[in-house]
Amino acid sequence: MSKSIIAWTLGAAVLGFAATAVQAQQPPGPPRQGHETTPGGQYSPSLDVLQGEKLEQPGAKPGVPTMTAQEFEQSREIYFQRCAGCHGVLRKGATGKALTPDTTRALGYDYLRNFITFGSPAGMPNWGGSGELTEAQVDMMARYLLNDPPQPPEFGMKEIRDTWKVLIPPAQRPTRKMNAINIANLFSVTLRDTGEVALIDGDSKKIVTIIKTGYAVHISRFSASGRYLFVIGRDAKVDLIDMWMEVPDRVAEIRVGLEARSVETSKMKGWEDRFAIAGAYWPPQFLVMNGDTLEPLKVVGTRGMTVDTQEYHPEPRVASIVSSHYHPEFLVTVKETGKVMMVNYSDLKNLKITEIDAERFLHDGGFDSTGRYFLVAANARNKVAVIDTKDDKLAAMVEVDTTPHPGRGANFVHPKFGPVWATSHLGSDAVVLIGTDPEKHAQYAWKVVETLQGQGGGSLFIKTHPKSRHLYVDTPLHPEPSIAASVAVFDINDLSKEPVILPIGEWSGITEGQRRVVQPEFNKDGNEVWFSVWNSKNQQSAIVVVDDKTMKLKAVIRDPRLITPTGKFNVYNTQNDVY
Ligand code: DHE
Repeated sequence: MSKSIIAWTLGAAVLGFAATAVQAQQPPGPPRQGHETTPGGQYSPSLDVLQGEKLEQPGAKPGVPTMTAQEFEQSREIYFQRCAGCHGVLRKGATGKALTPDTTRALGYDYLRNFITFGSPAGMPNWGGSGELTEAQVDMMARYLLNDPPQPPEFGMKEIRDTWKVLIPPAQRPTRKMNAINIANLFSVTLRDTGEVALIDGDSKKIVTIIKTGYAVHISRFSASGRYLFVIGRDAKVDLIDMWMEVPDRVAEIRVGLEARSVETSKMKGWEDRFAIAGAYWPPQFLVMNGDTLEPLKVVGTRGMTVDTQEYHPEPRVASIVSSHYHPEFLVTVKETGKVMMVNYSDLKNLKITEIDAERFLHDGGFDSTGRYFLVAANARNKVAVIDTKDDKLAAMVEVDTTPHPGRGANFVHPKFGPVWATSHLGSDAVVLIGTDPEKHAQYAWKVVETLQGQGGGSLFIKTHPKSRHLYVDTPLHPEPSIAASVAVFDINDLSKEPVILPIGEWSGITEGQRRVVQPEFNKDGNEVWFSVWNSKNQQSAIVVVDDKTMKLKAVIRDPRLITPTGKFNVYNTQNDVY
């Protein structure tokens, strides 16, 4: 099995290097100009909401290069957009090194300028060499790093409460479903760059409505009953949408912080639709809310010690959140400390949180087919942590390949190894299958039982359905356009067969742009799979629907309103954790 680490040889980066006017001397160590920036390296959080916040410029320090107010503004924008994802908002380090003034001043201006120009084989992009930053911007960033970092504001209960609006109180909402939509087969589709979701009828493939939500919407989740849709934007705005209205629309909104990615609702029996939770990147915190009004109830900080070196981390972001089916608990994964916080919502006054030490850099994950085990990728550590939600403990830590990125993963019954959960990777072509049945297949449980070879790295999502015999693997961040525009399909009954490659981008009929094909999602019945053809904002995008059995094109949804579609969330599958 080839495990080739994918070369993210951005032609432009290499050419840009040759053409650049930057003449800075290279720092000591291995030659820089030849290094490649991996898809994993490219896929780092961009804190572009914080970029827009007004922050106070720290005062000048003797011996430290000064910056004009305009330079400071430009530098912090660049910093939050491109650097904070790895080096942290406060520059105290995350997947990248700490860039606090004590360190940067010891390294000095020339070293910083060279490093920003050339990058490093360890993952720092060659910003100057690639031409992404001009020589003047590199100079400015080196000076910015020598100055004290500005501190973004906190966002506590008062600020949260000030943003909370109930647009239609529960008493004024419908008491029964007022529309003829087959809600169970509806899809909530993220329109990333317009800050909207499109609700698309899975049966007719028609857009039911488009709803304005938060900035650069990240995900949608449905309440346990399927009535309420929760959407979160990168600006940490949660919108609550009532699917029973004649035309589904927003009934409440709130901001849970300044930057966020995750939202979930209570699914434990007896607690359905009672609570919602959203996790923030900044400030590092999560908020438990009332499930039908979004009334903020309890905000909890995630700052604390890392699981390995047990050092304080000042800004551990909340990554994925899922809802336990065994206890009234949310599983909140905390990226930089590597903890999974099992937050018991049965008594918010006497809050009980079981902290599980998993692994640093937790990101995305999903349940096994039984709903008992939560498998979550520690992507920068090439591991998958398995959390037992019944016994509330770490069941296993599984070594996988370079930068796993499962989305919620894919569950199926392997002909030889029994139930498995699969993840693909950003940094390699490996599609790793992990045994998930400690009872009947104990010898395979929490082991990598097979590794399939996909089209390449740059994969973000993988999907199957209990009724399907196919495993779909996307590769939207692969540098080769034809691979980014297609998906690999494995036959679950015979995994030794080469995957079939579906040219989804071509099928969309769109001829312009990058046509990144992203995030397979099944319909309710499990006989159709939907793909986003994600183009840039000013170009055409589409959704392509494939017949799962025949793997033939079934429909193309094209509409000028479908701008930058990314995630698609089928109501029934999302509500019931079917994947
Ligand atoms: Fe996502 C899930 C964070 C980039 C589309 N993304 C998630 C989750 C997290 C996360 C923590 C899990 C949420 C959960 O389950 O509770 N994503 C981040 C980032 O930090 C990152 C790397 C960079 C950033 O600044 O946001 C990032 N994500 C992207 C993209 O570039 C994608 C493709 C388009 C976009 O919106 O920017 C993207 N992320 C998605 C989607 C999901 C997701 C579609 C949900 C998948 C699912 O099937 O559940």
